Amino acid sequence: MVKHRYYTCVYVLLVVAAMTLSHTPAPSSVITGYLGASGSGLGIVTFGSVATPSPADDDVAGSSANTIVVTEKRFDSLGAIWVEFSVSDDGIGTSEFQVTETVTNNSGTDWIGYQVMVGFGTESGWVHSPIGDDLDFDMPDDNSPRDFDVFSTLAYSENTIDAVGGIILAGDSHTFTYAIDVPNGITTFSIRTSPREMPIPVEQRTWGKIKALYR
Ligand SMILES: [Ca+2]
Ligand SMILES: [Ca+2]
Ligand SMILES: [Ca+2]
Repeated sequence: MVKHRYYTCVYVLLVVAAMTLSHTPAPSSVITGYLGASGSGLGIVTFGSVATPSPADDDVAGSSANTIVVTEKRFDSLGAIWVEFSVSDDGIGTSEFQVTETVTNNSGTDWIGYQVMVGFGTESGWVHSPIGDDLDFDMPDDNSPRDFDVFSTLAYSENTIDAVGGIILAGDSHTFTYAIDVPNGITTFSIRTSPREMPIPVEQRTWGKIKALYR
């Protein structure tokens, strides 16, 4: 009888422990904070939010619940803009983020392309992320939204996206989205974005000349 009560007691303790663990929130793998914007293209960057409700979800298909929102990124010239983030490493895996940014062309000239790169540092201290360090544009899973609105053709690899095949007229705004994997073992990362200029003056444009830019 004593032995029976002992086993019953152990069983109850195990059940209570399991219930307690199941209600303990998982520790965040990667928490990002926004550190600011810089670069020669900078007009205004209005940062929206960053959230990591689903840490260590690297191979998620579709949009991750983790989000980075840039409400407005306004280019006042054709230079690059960096946005930088801090990372907290709790060691339980890479987290994927769905980035959404609304970009405004205030450079005074039309664009025929837009490039996004992921890496470290900003401006003269910028280092492009290498292949295989797990900081990348959802590679190798490649199963989450990547949409550059007016740009119909995307050339992308682990660390660079080139969006072409469309025109963003001077003064227009468009919203882009793409996924980034943020690994353990880093303390910051940055996103470098830059527009590509339409090299043909308005008065000389024909559809033949514009199409030739994409060959
Ligand atoms: Ca990389
Ligand atoms: Ca991924
Ligand atoms: Ca994914």
